[in-house]
Amino acid sequence: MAPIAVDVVEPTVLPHKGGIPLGNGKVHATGGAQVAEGKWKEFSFEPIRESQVSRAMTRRYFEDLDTYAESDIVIVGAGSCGLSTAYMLAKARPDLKIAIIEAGVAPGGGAWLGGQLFSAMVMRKPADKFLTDLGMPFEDEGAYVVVKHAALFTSTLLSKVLSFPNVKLFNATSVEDLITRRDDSAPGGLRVAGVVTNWTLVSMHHDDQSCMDPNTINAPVVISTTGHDGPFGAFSVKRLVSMQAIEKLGGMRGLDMNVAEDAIVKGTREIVPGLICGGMELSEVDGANRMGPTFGAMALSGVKAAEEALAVFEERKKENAY
Ligand code: 48N
Repeated sequence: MAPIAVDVVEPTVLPHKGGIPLGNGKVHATGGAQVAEGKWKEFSFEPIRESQVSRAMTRRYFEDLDTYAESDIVIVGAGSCGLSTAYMLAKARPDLKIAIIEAGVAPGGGAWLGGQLFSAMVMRKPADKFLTDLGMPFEDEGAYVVVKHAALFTSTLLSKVLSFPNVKLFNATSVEDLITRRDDSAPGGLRVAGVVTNWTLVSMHHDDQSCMDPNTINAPVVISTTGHDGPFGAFSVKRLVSMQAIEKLGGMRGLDMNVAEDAIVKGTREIVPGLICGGMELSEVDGANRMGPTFGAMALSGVKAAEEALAVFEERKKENAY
């Protein structure tokens, strides 16, 4: 099936004043190409003092830490499910403060490649509707669609999420515990009321460096999408077991695409009061099958997680108990 065409923006062309030769006797001399107008010898950046760079970064980062110390929703893990959740939430509720905590320097989790390091990303319908919402070109193969490179999906989704003014991504930052409140009405006797964070490099060295206490973010709703079990995976559900808020993990089962994807999307839910679990982390709770190299369930689990989160958020805000 032919790929859906996307608009190619023709570069504007100005009379020759330097610029990028277009190969037809004309030059592309707007925007970046206009920088030197061919006179690279005279080119120079505006002057700066190093402290200006330092202050520009630190002032903004610490303002963000202050702003998001009280967040409305925290998403743990910026993989395909966490980013899809953030996209749906930020679009629906520009009034909410949404913090995304991502352990890696590079967000995106396992969605930079398809299966076995191949490039193409497969999504089964109806996940194509999410891609269309995102403005993502794909090849339509009938029951499924193919994005030509997984990195195109993830970078597009990431750029849209980061463009929302009510979203802040704290990457290279790990959630290393959960903030909880006693709640005798809850099955495990507790409710989640935020997250405990630290620089990931610090979290990795608690065994060989003492007294590196964490930071915190309060929030009535936490959405955990930390992926299936692995060095960093399934963090929140493993922590809920260790604090006896849930009895045990079901453990991810073998690969079965048709069973796995429906189970993950349908199972995305609040697993203890205040904590919603989605994406492959959920397979560890429910003992769901894995689906392997098809990503529609990650996107649509994000859609469902967003819906669940907004329902829980309204309830929590009413109780003001977090
Ligand atoms: O991509 P992942 O691992 O997780 P999901 O659920 O968004 O997407 C899963 C998907 O990539 C698959 O596994 C595919 C469909 N394959 C399935 C199969 O059968 O093999 O993203 C999780 C993110 C990562 O970026 C981690 O770095 C991050 O969560 N993370 C954390 N971030 C902050 N604090 C933590 N404690 C933490 N743990 C993990």
